[in-house]
Amino acid sequence: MERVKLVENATIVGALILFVVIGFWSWNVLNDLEANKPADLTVKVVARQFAWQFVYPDGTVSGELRVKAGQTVRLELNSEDVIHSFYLRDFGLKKDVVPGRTNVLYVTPLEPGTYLIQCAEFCGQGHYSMRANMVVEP
Ligand SMILES: [Cu+2]
Repeated sequence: MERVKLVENATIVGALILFVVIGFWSWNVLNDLEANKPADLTVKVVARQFAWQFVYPDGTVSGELRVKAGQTVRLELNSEDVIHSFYLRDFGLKKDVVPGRTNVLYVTPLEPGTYLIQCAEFCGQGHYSMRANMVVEP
């Protein structure tokens, strides 16, 4: 009986330690993602059923996100209708795009190429077609 109690207590203490370690690590990662950072370029991202629109600081509007490799880009996400989700799969980045709210996401692409941007929140019948490209120039 003593041995069973010991195993039971060790399991509870072990689970608590694991919970605290994973919680602390997750908190640090989340804090880093959410923190304001200096950016080389700020792009306003407008989501609507069923397209993405990118507005650059000079007022240029495009259906494609064009950045330079090594640049830290600040994306200010806004929705004109329903909740969408900006998903850059190759970078492991996803952020909800909520009407009436500006959510911010930072990305620093290092490798030139074309990366897919998708909506990751079901937003209506054309949800599947809500895609765009992020073109990273050398
Ligand atoms: Cu959508």
